[in-house]
Parts: sequence; structure tokens; C-alpha cells
Amino acid sequence: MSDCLFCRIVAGEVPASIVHETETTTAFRDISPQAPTHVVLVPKLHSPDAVALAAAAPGVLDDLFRAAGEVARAEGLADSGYRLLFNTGADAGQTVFHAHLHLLGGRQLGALA
Ligand code: IU
Repeated sequence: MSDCLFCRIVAGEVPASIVHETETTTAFRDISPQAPTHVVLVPKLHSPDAVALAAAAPGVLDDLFRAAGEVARAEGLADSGYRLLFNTGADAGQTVFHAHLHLLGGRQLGALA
């Protein structure tokens, strides 16, 4: 989708600090990090949120989690731990309506609100 920011990052039309890429997934550093490591993992396939992605292409959702494990290992977080989360819908704080998995780590994370 030409008006979707994350589609444009996946296409290389908008710059991003890409840390990992697979056939189905692009991962880049969040522009406004909420933790020492904050990576956003984005399916190349456009889907508005994670639940829609699960319905449309469950294998791509699997790929996202596999890629998250690889990023966590590369960032040195595999032993200390990290948080994976999908904001789904406006009340959850989703601002970009292209499914994406947040990976946060590098500090003790607080309880979820
Ligand atoms: P959210 O779950 O939809 O709130 O997450 C969107 C994230 O995308 C958010 O953490 C932003 O900081 C991040 N982001 C980005 O990394 N690069 C951008 O150009 C824009 C948003 I706009």
C-alpha cells in the first residue's frame, strides 16, 4: 500500500535502521525507542494488525516470531529476557496500521498497564 509507512520502509522508500531481514520480514530500530533495544518487526505483507495477519497468513506470523528470536540473540538479550508485543487497535496505542511486533529489552521492564 503506497500510503502505508511500514510498506514504504519495507520497499526501501523511507529510510530505517534495518537490523534483520528475511524473505517475509523486515526488522528495524524504532525511531522513538522505549528501551535500550527497541526493534519493530514488520511483515512484508500488508495487514492492518496482528489478528488480521494471523487470519490471512499464519505462517508469516510464525516467521515474525522466529525473526524476533534471531534479533534477540543478535542483540544479546536471549538470556536476560525481552518483551514481545503487538498493539492492536487505537485504544492499545497502535498508531501504524500495518501489523508489527515490538521487541523491547536491555533494561528491567515494568508491568503492563
Ligand atoms: P504502534 O504499536 O503502532 O504504536 O507502533 C508504531 C511504532 O512505529 C512506534 O513505536 C513508533 O515510534 C515507530 N515508528 C518508527 O519506528 N518509524 C517511523 O517513521 C514512525 C514510527 I512515523
